[in-house]
Amino acid sequence: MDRITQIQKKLSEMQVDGLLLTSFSNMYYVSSFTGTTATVLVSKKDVYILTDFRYQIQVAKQSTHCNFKLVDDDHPIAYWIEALCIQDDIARLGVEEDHLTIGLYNQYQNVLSDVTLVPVDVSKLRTQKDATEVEFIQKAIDIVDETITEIYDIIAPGMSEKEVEWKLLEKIRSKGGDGFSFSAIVASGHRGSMPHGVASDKLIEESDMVTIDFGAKYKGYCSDLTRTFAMSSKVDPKLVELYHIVLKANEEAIKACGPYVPCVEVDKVARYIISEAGYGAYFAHGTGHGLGIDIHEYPRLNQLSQAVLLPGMVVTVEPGIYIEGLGGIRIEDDILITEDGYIRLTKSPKTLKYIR
Ligand SMILES: [Mn+2]
Repeated sequence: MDRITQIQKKLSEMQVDGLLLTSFSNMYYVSSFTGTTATVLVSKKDVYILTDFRYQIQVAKQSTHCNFKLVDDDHPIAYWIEALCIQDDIARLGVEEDHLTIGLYNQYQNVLSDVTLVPVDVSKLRTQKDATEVEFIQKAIDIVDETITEIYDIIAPGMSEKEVEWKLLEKIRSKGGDGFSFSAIVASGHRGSMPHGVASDKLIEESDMVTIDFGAKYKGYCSDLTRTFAMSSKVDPKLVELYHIVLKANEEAIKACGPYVPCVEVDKVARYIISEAGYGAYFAHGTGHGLGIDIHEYPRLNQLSQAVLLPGMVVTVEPGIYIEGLGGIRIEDDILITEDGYIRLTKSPKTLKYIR
């Protein structure tokens, strides 16, 4: 079943007659349009893309399956929404509750006399990836797998974290990636204790453990990979000990993945291993998250998650331990849930790497 048919089937579940998609991710998912400004309307009968003159040629090429409506001064977006709601019998129009601004909501609602705008949760629209999506995610992953291997060959004491970040980006681009899927984390030495320590001017030292958490974008899809490695055998033995605890948590949590497994169970496996080792308080984030057009998507793999893993979901498994003043360890893989288990899409080795 194609994506639009799937959304149309969910309309009655959402108790709406149509859906207005305004976020880039959902707009791109439905229309394949990669420009920055467009609005998509899905009715029970059809799908429309509303954008202006600047994107007319691009839309004609990328969104051949959508009806194009030209937005201009005489026909603003609200005009088209009203016209299409009348044409396709939409009395209740769903809007993205996590995206549409209050300003636009009020503006549209003022124009739409016979239509009620209904804020709906669309976070689950894109959770189960189709073959094309998995192919794009795998390509984004292959790019970072190759990149991290090449970084091991060039990273050296005296380089700054920002220099490493620049090399990461250069390699992603040279391998056909569109860029980073988020601001890369390069956290060396004591900075490793900051789970989201984006690259700084700090110089990398011979005695540092280094955590690199980065991803590439390929055709709009994200990858997300974390490896922590030692610059030399001069690293603090305590961090080596922590590495093996985190590695076990990562591997066992991955083994717990599979179709219809509650996300909270996967989190529990990782958390139990780290807590048993005495570091539970130093692992204060979730074990993972869904991955796709957005770097963080439904579901969350944490202690509060109500979600269940389903075939086609791509999720990360990324336990860590962070100790202020000492440093930190995180190991992250991307996992595809299948009908009968899972596939680890990230292939980078996980035995502790010593640069020299
Ligand atoms: Mn992640």
